[in-house]
Amino acid sequence: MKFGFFDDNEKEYVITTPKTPLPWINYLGSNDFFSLYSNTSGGYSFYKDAKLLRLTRYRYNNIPTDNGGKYFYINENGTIWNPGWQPVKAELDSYECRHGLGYSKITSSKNQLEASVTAFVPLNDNCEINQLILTNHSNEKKTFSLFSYIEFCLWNAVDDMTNFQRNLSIGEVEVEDSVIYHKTEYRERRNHYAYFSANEKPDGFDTSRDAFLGSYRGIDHPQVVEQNTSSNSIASGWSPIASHYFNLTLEPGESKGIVFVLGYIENKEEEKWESPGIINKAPAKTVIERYFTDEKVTTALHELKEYWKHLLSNYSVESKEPKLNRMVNIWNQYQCMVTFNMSRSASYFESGTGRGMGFRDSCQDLLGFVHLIPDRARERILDIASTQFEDGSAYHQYQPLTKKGNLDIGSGFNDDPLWLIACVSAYIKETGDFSILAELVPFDNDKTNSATLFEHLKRSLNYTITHLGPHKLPLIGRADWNDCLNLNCFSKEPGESFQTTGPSEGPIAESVFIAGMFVKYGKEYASICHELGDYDEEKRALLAVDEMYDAVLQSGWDGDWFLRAYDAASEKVGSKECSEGQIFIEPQGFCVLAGIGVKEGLAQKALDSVKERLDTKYGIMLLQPAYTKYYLNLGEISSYPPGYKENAGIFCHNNPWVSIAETVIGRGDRAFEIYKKTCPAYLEDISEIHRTEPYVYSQMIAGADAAFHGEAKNSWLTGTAAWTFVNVSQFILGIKPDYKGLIVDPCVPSNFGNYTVKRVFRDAEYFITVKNLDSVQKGVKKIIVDGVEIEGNLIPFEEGKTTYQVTVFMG
Ligand code: BGC
Ligand code: IFM
Repeated sequence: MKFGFFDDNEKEYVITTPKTPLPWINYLGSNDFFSLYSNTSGGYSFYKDAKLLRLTRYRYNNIPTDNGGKYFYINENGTIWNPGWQPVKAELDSYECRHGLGYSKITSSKNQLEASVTAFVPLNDNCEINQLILTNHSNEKKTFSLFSYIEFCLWNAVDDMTNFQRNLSIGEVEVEDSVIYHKTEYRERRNHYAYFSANEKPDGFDTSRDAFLGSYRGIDHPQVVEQNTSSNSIASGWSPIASHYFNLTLEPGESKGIVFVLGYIENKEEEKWESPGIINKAPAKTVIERYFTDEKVTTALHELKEYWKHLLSNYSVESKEPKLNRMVNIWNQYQCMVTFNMSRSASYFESGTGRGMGFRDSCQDLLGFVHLIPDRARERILDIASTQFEDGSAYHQYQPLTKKGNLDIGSGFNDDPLWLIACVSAYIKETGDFSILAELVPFDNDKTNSATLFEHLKRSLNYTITHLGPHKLPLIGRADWNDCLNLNCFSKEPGESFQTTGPSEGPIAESVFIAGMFVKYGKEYASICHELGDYDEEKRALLAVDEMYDAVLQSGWDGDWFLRAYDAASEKVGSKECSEGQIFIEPQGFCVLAGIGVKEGLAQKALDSVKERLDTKYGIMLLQPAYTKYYLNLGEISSYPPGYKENAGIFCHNNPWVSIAETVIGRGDRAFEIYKKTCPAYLEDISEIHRTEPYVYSQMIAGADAAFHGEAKNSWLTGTAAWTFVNVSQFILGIKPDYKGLIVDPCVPSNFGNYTVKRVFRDAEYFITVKNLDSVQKGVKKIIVDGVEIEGNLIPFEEGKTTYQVTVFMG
């Protein structure tokens, strides 16, 4: 069953009912100001950091979960409704929500009055615009009232939820003309405030939540709206809100637009303390002025759409698979931008108050983002590397506002360091910018203790080399990519959380997955050294890679697949010998994509075992058989009920690893089959089972052991976005950036037909036509560039050349 449809021309997903199985959301914002925006106009806003600078309130564990929005109430002769259906939930005569790239538009109507709200964050200002257009489609004059409504958060979202004894006395607002200023904290800080404005003088306002709602009422039937007039309340303490009230009349056929702006202002350092007790409203007024008319708003929205059109033109495909085209050309890249911006911080499943930016997460997100805005990728790499310690280990997470490592979580995830090599090499291949390696980057954010980024990479590599276990495989530490594989015997006391009370480093437990990573990214590191002409270092790295390769074959192969790990007692994990958890997905995907076992014929065996033991119609499960009880030697993984999350859920993130691995051994049919199984556009028709948004990936789909096999959770913020984009763009469609140019090496289903890719690479445009006349799955027999056949399959990048016409003949 579908709850909407794709409008590919407009690059929008159109939701046709507010009653989607779960809130289907969008993200507004490109740089610093962000909002979550659901199909019922729910969701909150923040500046830079969802925990520390939260602008509007969201109620956790609320029912319904979809809350905290920017709501508009319409009262026409006692009939009260919202354009986004919530919170009043009055039946609407029509409803449509269009989620586009960085904007959403909800249009609905009741009794021939149409309301359309377009919400977006403009490119260059720290604000969210809500443009409301009301149209009278009846033959009679309509008189009705309109109330806007947002509830302010007192900045730090955790404090806001907990420190009531203080918070209930600190709220302060100010109203001037049609602008409501939220000033809480200005006394001690004087450096920031929020505002909510309208471009027309209202007939009244409210700023006290209690006055607006009335006693014992919720936002589904506010007293002020019911009484059809505002109370002009000025909040003092308690809960500040911003509501404008308009009494409106529309002639038949008449339309009226009102522009609302929710903005954030941070006064410049030198402006602080200049005039105690008075906020400097000038910067807010300047922003409000920039969006003061419908025309100005239309122009700003147009700029946003053009921005996205430009970004997406960096990679686009035309094939005979429309669903693939729409995912590659629009939604997958869009999700890559959102995960780059958010890491795992703020979604309808990630609270925005817990994990900030993840070290491994952000490094991986970058793989799918770097071709969009390489400069931002560069900046991010330097931020991430600054949270690394001198020994090469790293803070697992850091706070986006302060960019400081998170002490509560600390370090000890032994895969983290190697992801830095992954993202740096992807950045250099994309841009050719080797200068990044010479940047001085602090350790642990201490500017007095810095080294070049290249030195950071070396320490990443050395961290693994110096942390090997009894089988010469990498020590796992607290966990590797699989956060829940806690092999260093961890017993959780009642009330403790797995998140913050991790097990410490152990001298024995080893990870075959990190070994696969080391082979892959050790080789990447060596190739960087090669490009730099540091052949000794290249040799040292390749030697270590060879030793790791051998260690995997020696001690990491279980007969039909790769082992997962050795636990703290050196017992096998992910082996035939185990009673549960005999085979895991991660080492099969990563070892093969790193090239391990290919020439020995083991790779194919491992991938066949994946198909035989882990595959389902909804994707490949993380492990089988699922753990049915808690194992102290395994940790959190066995704390989940079978079929969920890391305990045999279909973790979408590592499905593309297996798909890439299939391309490494040339099985394009299987690689694409795996691609399609978890790809949201291919799941649109079963939205009642899948339940999350059909335009973005979710972290997990419940596995075969779960009660609701096929049901997805944790949509949006997942490394799946980046890895599927890497898979489809570089391995299936086969256009891969490299140091000296673009490599073309497709691996497609035999019946895939011809296709074209447009790729912008280092400012040059490549128009690539792939002809598969022999219906093969892999293999390039000839490449013609601008009429001339080249040797091999690397199209060399030539400085100054702006277009490349390329024809590739598979065979
Ligand atoms: C996993 C969760 C786990 C958390 C805590 C996450 O990466 O997906 O299942 O609870 O890590 O370590
Ligand atoms: O690798 C992790 C990631 O960092 C956060 N989400 C879950 C993954 C698997 O545990």
